[in-house]
Amino acid sequence: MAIARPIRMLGAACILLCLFLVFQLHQSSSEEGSKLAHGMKKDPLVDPTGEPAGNLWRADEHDYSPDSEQSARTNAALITLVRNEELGQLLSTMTDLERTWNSKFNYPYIFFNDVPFTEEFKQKTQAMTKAKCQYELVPKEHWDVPDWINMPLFYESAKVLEEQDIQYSSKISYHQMCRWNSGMFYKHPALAGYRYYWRIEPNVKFFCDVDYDVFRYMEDGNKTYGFTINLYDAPQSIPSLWPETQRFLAANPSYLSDNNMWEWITDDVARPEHTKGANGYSTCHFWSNFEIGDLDFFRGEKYEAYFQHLDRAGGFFYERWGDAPVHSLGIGLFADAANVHWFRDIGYNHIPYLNCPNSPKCSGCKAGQFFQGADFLSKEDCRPTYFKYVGTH
Ligand SMILES: Nc1nc2c(ncn2[C@@H]2O[C@H](COP(=O)(O)OP(=O)(O)O)[C@@H](O)[C@H]2O)c(=O)[nH]1
Ligand SMILES: [Mg+2]
Repeated sequence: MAIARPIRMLGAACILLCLFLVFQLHQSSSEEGSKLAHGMKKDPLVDPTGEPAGNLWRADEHDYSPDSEQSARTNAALITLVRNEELGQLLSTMTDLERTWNSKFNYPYIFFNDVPFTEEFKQKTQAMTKAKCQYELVPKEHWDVPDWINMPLFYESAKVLEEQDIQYSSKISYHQMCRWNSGMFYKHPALAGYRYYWRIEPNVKFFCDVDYDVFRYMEDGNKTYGFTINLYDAPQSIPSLWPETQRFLAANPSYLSDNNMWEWITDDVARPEHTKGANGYSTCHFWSNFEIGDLDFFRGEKYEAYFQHLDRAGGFFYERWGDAPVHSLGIGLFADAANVHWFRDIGYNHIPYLNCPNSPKCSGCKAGQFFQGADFLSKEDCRPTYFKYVGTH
């Protein structure tokens, strides 16, 4: 039976309208990740982003071949603490990092684990790269819960944290991992001869071609620490971290750097309830699943004494102190802020946050997008506070 022309037209109009609505919905959900936090007028990542200034070392001008005795590589390694079960996710990370950077520079990988790596893990990771891979066991004395920790108190505290929705509070290995990343990784004998490290994790993404030696950039510019993402933490996971830090500072006032990040650390304007919950600490931190750092800083007297103080205080177990706020307070208080670098040009994602610059060298993310998922995640962006007090360098 033939359908009258006006009905056909109406049907077509309805289909077009539906398509238009679907398109609008898609647009608004993909823009979701670009909502700006804390009154930031414009995300600097929306502006065209190039390489940092200075003399950069490139693979076509220097010898970066994997087995060269005289290679231009500096004293640096890619490092990760990882479980055998995360092999698939780690291969995904390595695929991205090799594609965007390391296939040009061939820096070695050092994999750390609290249990031995399987043969499959070793074979499949080595097959991803021309660079050397090394597989290291974490010494028992670096991983075990220290003997001054009262285990019944740990279980009690974990229950309280769980009631406050703090993820992984009852998982003792998570606490051990945070402690190892805070104060043990740089003591591992495999890193003794190295100066710089770049930490990677399973299942992270790299979006942009990086065509210079980032470790040489750190060394030539005397950089202590490099980051991509700046976030708020959950105050309930670190209520006594700042009070303990202040106790340490009172005993060691000369450790405080002249050019420190005090205002970023103690800001109580952007998110006052966070600063209050963390007893004076804004909770702003460098997200340490990505970090490029100078091991000499961490091995140095100030940071090591700070870690020892925190470790004795017990908060890695009775609370859920993460290595990210601990590194950040160490860097923010004891390093020179001029030597901390925002790698804005390294496109990066660890679920659910991103660093996504506007550059023809990038693909797979939207310039300026900070998060993927529900809108409330935009609140966790601490970059406006960091840019305000420390800068965008
Ligand atoms: N070998 C080992 N690695 C761990 C353990 N727990 C966490 N990790 C690693 O530590 C890093 C951080 O852990 P992850 O689960 O990603 O924590 P999240 O990013 O805070 O959710 C990752 O590289 C993990 O592979 C553990 O018990 N053993
Ligand atoms: Mg992770």
